[in-house]
Amino acid sequence: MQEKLQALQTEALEHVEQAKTLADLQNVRVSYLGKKGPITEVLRGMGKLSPEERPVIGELANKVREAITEALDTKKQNLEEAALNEQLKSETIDVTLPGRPVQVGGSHLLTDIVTEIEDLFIGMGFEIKEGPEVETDYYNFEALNLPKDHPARDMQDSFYITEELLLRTHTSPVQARTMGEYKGNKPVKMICPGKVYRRDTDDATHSHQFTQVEGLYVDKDVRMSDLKGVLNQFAKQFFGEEREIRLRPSFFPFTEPSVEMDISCKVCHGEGCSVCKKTGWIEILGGGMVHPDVLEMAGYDPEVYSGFAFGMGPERIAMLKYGVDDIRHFYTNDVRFLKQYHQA
Ligand code: 2NM
Repeated sequence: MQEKLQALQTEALEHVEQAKTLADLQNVRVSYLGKKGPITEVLRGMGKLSPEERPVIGELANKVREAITEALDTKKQNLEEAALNEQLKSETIDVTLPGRPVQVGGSHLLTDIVTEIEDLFIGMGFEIKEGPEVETDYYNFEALNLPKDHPARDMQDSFYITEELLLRTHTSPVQARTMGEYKGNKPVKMICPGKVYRRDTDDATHSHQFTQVEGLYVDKDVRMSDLKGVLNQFAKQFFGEEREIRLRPSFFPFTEPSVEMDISCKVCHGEGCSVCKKTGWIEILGGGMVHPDVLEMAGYDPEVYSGFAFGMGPERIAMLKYGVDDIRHFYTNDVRFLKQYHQA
């Protein structure tokens, strides 16, 4: 009986050693220590033993059971540890691997140009003003000396919403509104950037929606020479110190006198080339002295106050500065185009 128990222990420990999984181990546990296992059988048969044998066999059977239990527990711990290590190994993240490249967005060329123009005028004491894109007939036309029969008010040229409402055709209504807000008794020094709309067929140089930046300075004793000084400062800062400006007479309904401003061509320095169409000069913007009727309608006494105004198209200015050949590039958002003007 003693030999049988010893053999049982040896055999059981061997099986424990051979177990490769927790399931294997559980089978070993059941087959040796279970209710129908050999150890239980021995202990159940104790009654048939002689009184001398009983304590000896009982003690040995218990020791064998303890040895097997201990081996099972140790092996179980080892298997669990191995399984955990295996799992950790398979789930390890290699933090040294290079990441997937992320496309970084950036501001639009047009946004950058408008911001740059804004900054230059802020530096000269102008404030930035914005207004509605859906505008009344009054502010878009009437208040700017464009009476009902004026050709610029043709239905063919503007996007009308009702008879009285339209998409603004310029940002000047923001200036008419601001003058009204200031009630004719304090200076106005502002620029208004924003989108404007005109019924036009889109091509390389025209768009039915484009951007404008208009400026206005109304105070006592504002003169044409002030306009020239401010625009000269702007042109030199924006395009380069070496650029010259010139003013030519022009016509706008809301200014009198009116001018157009050119800058000297940087390609030929005034000699004449294809960029400046052989004139040596490139048209940049229009402006003039605010028409007395416009001042009066806004509540400013034209005998006391005077002002200058001007307007420019940032798309055209960006096209000249960077050699963009088609205005539609600004709106079609081809990343290959936009990327060229943005250092991320
Ligand atoms: C231009 C040219 C000339 C202009 C006039 C006004 C206002 F509201 F003060 F009368 N704002 N902008 C103006 C004048 C705009 O753009 C080419």
